[in-house]
Amino acid sequence: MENSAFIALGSNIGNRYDNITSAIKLLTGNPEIKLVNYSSVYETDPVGYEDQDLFLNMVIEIQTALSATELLELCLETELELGRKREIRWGPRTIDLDILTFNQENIETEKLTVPHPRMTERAFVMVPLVEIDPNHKIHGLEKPLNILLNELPDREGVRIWKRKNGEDVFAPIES
Ligand code: PH2
Ligand code: MG
Ligand code: MG
Repeated sequence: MENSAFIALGSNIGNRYDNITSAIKLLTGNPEIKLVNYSSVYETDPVGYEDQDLFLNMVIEIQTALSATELLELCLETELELGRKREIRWGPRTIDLDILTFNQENIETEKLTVPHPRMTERAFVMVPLVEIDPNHKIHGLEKPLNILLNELPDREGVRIWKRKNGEDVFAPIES
């Protein structure tokens, strides 16, 4: 399991929490993936295309023996398995799995750009990511994640929905 990655999860159709937890189960059910850490779940105002329902968003950290391309394939398969249909760009989705980082690599292929090109501008990604690893530095960027988050204007669009270490046991992810 030599590779380390952060993955962002988002859902705003159907049972959002079920969609997110099912995706984590499917991903980490793969013997080549180990769940290292996960954030709380946040409810977030839609960004980009605003005429749609609120999202649930969170971030997980994994270790994996898969390559970045294999991990992307697995994410896309998992999205399909959970009933995702490709429609409007930035529109409603049952489940969205975005690879944010892969080791310290810069990857630029037809299908995959890592680090995720818009990640540091999006509070719905940065808030859960900073919760997990505030001092992390994205390859090529000078400032750590917590400083970048403090500079973001739209943090109030991201509200805690299910706290990681609260009274609710986050059972679906612990198995
Ligand atoms: N995903 C998008 C577009 N807009 N807004 C929120 N709040 N959360 C998302 O996950 C999201 C979005 C495209 O992937
Ligand atoms: Mg996305
Ligand atoms: Mg996506």
